Amino acid sequence: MEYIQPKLNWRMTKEGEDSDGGLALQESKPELKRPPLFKVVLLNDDYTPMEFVVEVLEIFFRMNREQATHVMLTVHTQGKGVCGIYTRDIAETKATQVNQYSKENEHPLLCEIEASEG
Ligand code: TYC
Repeated sequence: MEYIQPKLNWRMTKEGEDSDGGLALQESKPELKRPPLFKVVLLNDDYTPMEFVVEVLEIFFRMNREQATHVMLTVHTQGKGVCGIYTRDIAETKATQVNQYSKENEHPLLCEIEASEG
């Protein structure tokens, strides 16, 4: 939130004082930037059941069955696929949760994060 909230910044004028000797302020450029974004990428393997991958996409990425099936098939045919794009902390948490859930269920499914341009 604090990254993108518009905020007015003020700086002192060159003279520093207004005509009455008071403090003179000018509006200056906002210094806030958008945070870098990261893709959460799912990797293909030969053993994880398709149904489990669909379930993971529904649980951790809030996809419906149709979206989840589409992404799963993209990963299955292309080798990898993007599940979502988030700020660093959220992307890392999602990837960790998926890897942990896959391990608990004894599947080799892996998720990683990748810097995103946008
Ligand atoms: N290739 C797997 C199979 O044929 C399915 C699969 C899809 C596995 C996507 C991982 O990220 C994955 N059972």
